Amino acid sequence: MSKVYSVPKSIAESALLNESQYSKMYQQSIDNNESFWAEQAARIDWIKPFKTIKDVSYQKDDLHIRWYEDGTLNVSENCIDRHLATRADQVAIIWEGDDPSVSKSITYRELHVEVCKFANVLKSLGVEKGDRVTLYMPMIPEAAFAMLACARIGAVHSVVFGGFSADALAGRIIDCESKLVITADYSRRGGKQIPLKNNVDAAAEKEGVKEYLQSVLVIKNTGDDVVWNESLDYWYHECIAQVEDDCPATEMGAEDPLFILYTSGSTGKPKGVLHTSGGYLVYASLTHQYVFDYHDGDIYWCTADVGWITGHSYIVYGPLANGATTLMFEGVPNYPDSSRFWQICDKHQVNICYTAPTAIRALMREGDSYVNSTSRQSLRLLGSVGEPINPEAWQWYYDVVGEQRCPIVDTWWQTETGGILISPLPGATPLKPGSASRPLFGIKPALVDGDGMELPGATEGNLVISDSWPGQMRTVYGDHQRFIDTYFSTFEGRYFTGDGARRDEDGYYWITGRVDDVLNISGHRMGTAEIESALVAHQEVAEAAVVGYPHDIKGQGIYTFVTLNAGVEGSQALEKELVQWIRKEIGPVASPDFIQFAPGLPKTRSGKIMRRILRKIAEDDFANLGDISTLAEPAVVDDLIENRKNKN
Ligand code: 6R9
Repeated sequence: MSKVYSVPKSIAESALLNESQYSKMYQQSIDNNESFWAEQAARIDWIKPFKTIKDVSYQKDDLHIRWYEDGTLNVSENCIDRHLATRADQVAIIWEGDDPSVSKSITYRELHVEVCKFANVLKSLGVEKGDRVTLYMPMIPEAAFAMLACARIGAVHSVVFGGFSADALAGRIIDCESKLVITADYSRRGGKQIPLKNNVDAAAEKEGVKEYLQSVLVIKNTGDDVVWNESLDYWYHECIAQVEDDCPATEMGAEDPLFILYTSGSTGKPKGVLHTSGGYLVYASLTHQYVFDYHDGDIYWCTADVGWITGHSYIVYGPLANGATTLMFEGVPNYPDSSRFWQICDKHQVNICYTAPTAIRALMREGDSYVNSTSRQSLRLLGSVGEPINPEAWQWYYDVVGEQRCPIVDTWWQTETGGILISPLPGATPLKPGSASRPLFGIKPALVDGDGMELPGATEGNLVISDSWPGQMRTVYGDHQRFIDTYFSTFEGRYFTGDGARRDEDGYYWITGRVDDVLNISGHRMGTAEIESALVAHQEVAEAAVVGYPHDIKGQGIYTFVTLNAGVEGSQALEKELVQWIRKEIGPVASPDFIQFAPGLPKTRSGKIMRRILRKIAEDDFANLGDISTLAEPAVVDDLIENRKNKN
């Protein structure tokens, strides 16, 4: 039996929703779905009110998803202008630089001016409603200004994470036919500089890009030298000197595109996930308010990069739609040292901190002293996103970081879902470490078997969502058929998440990971996450990744990659100990067939372990590793292969 943590008294007293309120509101959202969403739409301002609420078909031959379709609004007006009457002097964005001595605050009034000017610059460069604009930016306030400026004039932004290569950037510019790229000279992370402009220059040279790209707008960030191309490049500071500081917001249809965000799937090139305006904003606002129990005046910090969906929905759009104060951090968790996150919490009196398991594990590995040297008394709530959080990391986050005072919201969602779908609510949900718990309003999750049969009660299966919600993606940009094939063809009439999950006797969901990561060992289904979390629970283990590989007798064998804590050496004795450990934690069925000690694991730049590569290494199939260009540190792979060879 897993531990259950009831809602702390102090949280219960102040939270927006308690358990019975959540249950009632959830039931209403399911029973009277359209009226629920009609009411929720009032959380944003509409220029022209909508008459139709929902027009959705999940049927393959008539697939369409439309919300509030005949209503009109402007997203940037909702995130800025409508707050001016009541909170013009409230801080909208706190920005903390990579260098701990550098930070600044931008009020809603200042945000309005910055975004208007930015929008006027876009117009002066010929950007019109419906045009696509690619952002390749550091984590500086101008990234948020640029997104909101696009929204203000109806341009569709496509943010490409600043850690992607020139090739990846070029592919994305071409796919959505961007006429403008917004970038900076350099970005700063962990005391190092990344030459963004240089990468844009390289991308601009690639086959196909020239056909679309007309200008590159460059923010002077570090001020270091860049190569200048007179026919393409514009300095932002020169352009804004020539524009007005007011820009009327363009009236947009609820279903007009707001942004495209590229994400990798199990096959093919990255997909351009398309989100639209009205429904997305309603959903981002609702989930930001309730999941983070956001109260007026709270200082809220999401550590993600704006290059990912988490940065879109929970640094920019959700918080600003709610008139929140949102913190943006340029740097990394361990620079100048591993107490940086908690120092930021103290410096800015952060109340809500939302981060990723990979960061939590990395910091946990460095020991408690980096946390204990800070106060963290301002923290009220902690959040996690991006991958299953193993109970060991959860416990450390809860005990050490939050001092058993702060609930943890383990939020499950995807780029495709636009916002959080399954998560505890701080005042309403008793917590079980490692469980994303229960669905949010209007969300109908179901578990189905391989044939699409719905499985009742406490069970395990493929996680699907049976009905639409306003924040759902609408299509794959330029390839609607791929949208249908990827998400609506595996299980007829339902949205397939690609994840597996278990539902317990209390109706809590436990995400087991991507379905392609589920192992079948001698006919027993095993979540790789389950074995990993057992391994990580061992005192010497910092991080672990488990993959399946073909096994003559068992069908699949278990191959584990293990990163040890700093200062611990791998040995045969430790290997044996870990096997025993797993046998004890889960059972003999989960005994690893191989344990490989690894100095590091191959991760994407957003911190996800690339199991595809580990599977190939486990299979001794070094020739077919596929594309490793999106790895944060490609050299890790060479180490793994070397060690793998030594095992043979
Ligand atoms: C928001 C985001 C989506 C995939 C998703 C799942 C995994 C995200 C999770 C989680 C377990 C959580 N995932 N949150 N798994 N518990 N709380 O990360 O979007 O980058 O598109 O990734 O991440 O496997 O399918 P995205």
